[in-house]
This record gives sequence, C-alpha cells and structure tokens, in this order.
Amino acid sequence: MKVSAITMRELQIPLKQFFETSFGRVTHRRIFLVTVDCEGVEGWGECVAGEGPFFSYEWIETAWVTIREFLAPALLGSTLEGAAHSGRLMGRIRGHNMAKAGLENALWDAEAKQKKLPLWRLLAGTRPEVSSGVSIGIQDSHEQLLEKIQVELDAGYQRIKVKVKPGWDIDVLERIRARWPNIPLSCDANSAYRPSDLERLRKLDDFKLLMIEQPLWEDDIWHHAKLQRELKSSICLDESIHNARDAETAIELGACRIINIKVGRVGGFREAIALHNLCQNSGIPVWCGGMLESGIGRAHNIALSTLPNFSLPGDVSASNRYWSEDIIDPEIEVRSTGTIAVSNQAGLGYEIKKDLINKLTVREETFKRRSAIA
Ligand code: OSB
Ligand code: MG
Repeated sequence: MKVSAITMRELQIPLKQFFETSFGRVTHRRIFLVTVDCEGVEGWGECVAGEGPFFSYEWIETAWVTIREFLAPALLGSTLEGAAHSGRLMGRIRGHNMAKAGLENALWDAEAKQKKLPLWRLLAGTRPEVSSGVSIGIQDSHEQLLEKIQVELDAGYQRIKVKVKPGWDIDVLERIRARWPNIPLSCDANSAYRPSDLERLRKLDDFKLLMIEQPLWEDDIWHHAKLQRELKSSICLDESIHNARDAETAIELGACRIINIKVGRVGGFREAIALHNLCQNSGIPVWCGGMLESGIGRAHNIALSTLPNFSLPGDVSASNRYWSEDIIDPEIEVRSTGTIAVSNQAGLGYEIKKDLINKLTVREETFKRRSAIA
C-alpha cells in the first residue's frame, strides 16, 4: 500500500454530559480524526490525545504538530507491505504514541478495505460480539451517581467502573455496595493516590472490587508492585503501560494482575496485539479501555476487543451515552445482554457521516507527497 495523502481534522463536539476524573472535567471533546489515502482507498483513524496534558503528556496540540512535522513526512510517498509495517517508518520519533496510533489505525482501516476484510478479521479477532462495561465519572452528588448506575444496569452493561479520588471514594463505594452488594464493580483512580494513602487504599480493598485501576503515578511500575502485595484486590494498570515491554516488566514485578489496553496509549494496533499476546501467554486478562472516542475510535476499539484474551468487559459503550449524534452510521449500540455485535463489513464496518464531519470540523490540514497544503 502506498500512502499518497494524509488529512488531519479537528472536530469540536459537546458531550451529552460532562466527564470528570481525578485529573479534571471535560464538557466538549476536541476530536482529532486522521484520514489516509492509499491508492484511492480511504482509511480513517482517531487520535485519542485529550484536551490537555492531563491523562498523559500528549494532548491534541502535540499530536497535531508531531504528525505535521515528523510522522506524516515519514509515511508520505512510502510503499508499505501493510499497516503493521508503518511503525518502522515512524520509529525514529520517540514517544507520541497517540499521534502514531491515529495514523497506524487509519492505515489498518485502508488495508482491511483493500483486502475486503472486516478490520477485526484482519487483526485476527475471534469473537463475533464483545462485552461492554461503562466508566462513570465523578458526579456532583452521590445521588446523581447512583441514578446513573441504575440507568446503565437497566441498559444491561456487564460491569460498572466508577472514577475515584481521595474524598470521592470510600463513601461512594459504601453507597454503591449498600444498594447493589454483588454487581461487577471496579474503580479507576487515574493516579490520584500515593503510597502514603495505604490505609485509604486498604479500605477500598473491602468492597469486592474486580480491580483498582491505576492507583499511583502515571509513570510508575515499581510502587504498584509494592502496593499489589498489600492488597487483596487486583491492580489494573492503564497509564503506566505504553508497550509490551512495560507489560513484561509489570507482570514480572507483580505490579498488576490485569491490564487495560488502549490502542492509542500503546501507539497502534501492532503494539496492542503484541501486548495482548504477551498478556495471554502470561495468564493476565486484558480489557479494552476508552478515551471518550467518537464512533471512529469506538469502531477501532470494538475490532481490537474481538481478540481472545479480551476476556473482561471493556470501557467501549454505546454512542448515545456520549453524543447526541455520532459521526458513524449505524451508531454503536449495546444489546440488553451488555454486548456489542461486531460489523462484518469491510474495514471499520461503519459508514462515515462526511456531511456531519464537515459541519463539526474547526480545522483541517492535508499533506500530499513533499509539499504541505493547508
Ligand atoms: O482512565 O480509562 C480512563 C476517559 C478519559 C481518559 C481516561 C480514561 C477515561 C475513561 C472513559 O475512563 C472511558 C470511556 O467511556 O471512553
Ligand atoms: Mg483508566
């Protein structure tokens, strides 16, 4: 496949409801779409970098300039055996995994379309449907949170994850467990605790949680290993894992028993699959994380979730939880069994609503071989 053009688009879309984590609240998403043109076949990707450098150092502006200045020039005009080979061309650029993943995943979509295969088949997925859970942000009151949980349980979601931070944790979990003693429940701290919070973390340990996600620093593995020894609950790492080697380190040190795979965080499908395989061979279950994606990133996440070791429900849920109208057709829907059926159409498996995308676009840049055209 030959890469003849790359287009970046920023869309601004309001969330139906704000999403708050320990690192802040977002009310509008800046959605960053990447399109590649490969011999007339268009592939779509989404760069999941956030509105600011809070989840990780990457954010939309660093991703935008890194693609413009380094990653797009590395790919343009090149002939690739397949999307999996794009990483080698981008390898000289250190870090910036979300920027790389936006491009690589667009190439996977193009390759799947060229081969007339559903993307999940090209990734060697095995499941015709994937299990869906929800991630519920910090709310203004306990009552609001309980109401939201009720709505999601009624919709059939297989697992509830709540965001926690010191002060929005023990009381919240007490209220939840008082009402639903046995639902599959987990919590995600997004690095809000320190080892000195051990007594508080021991209290979280008493709520029969499926896992405690990323309690400590976003760049730490060692202290998570020390903490895991102190807790009954499984630690799940998210922010700390950027590639299969990080996972190897974490598993060997005993820093977690579960890993959340986000294809953006690890730099694309090639590395996500390597990480998945490593975990599978080490007996570590994985699940697919979410980054408040539009339908395009969501479709990529669904395809990835069809791999066999995605044995826990992911944070990939229905479009209508986030958007009044999604940019793909049909929108992502979750059945009353808490599962998402996988599309068997070629590529991503969904139609792209170009008119809606044009309406929501606030900036756009296209690069063709050699010269950049704004
Ligand atoms: O840590 O999993 C996270 C959203 C933004 C940044 C980080 C995270 C999240 C979520 C939301 O938990 C998952 C989703 O519904 O997309
Ligand atoms: Mg997380």
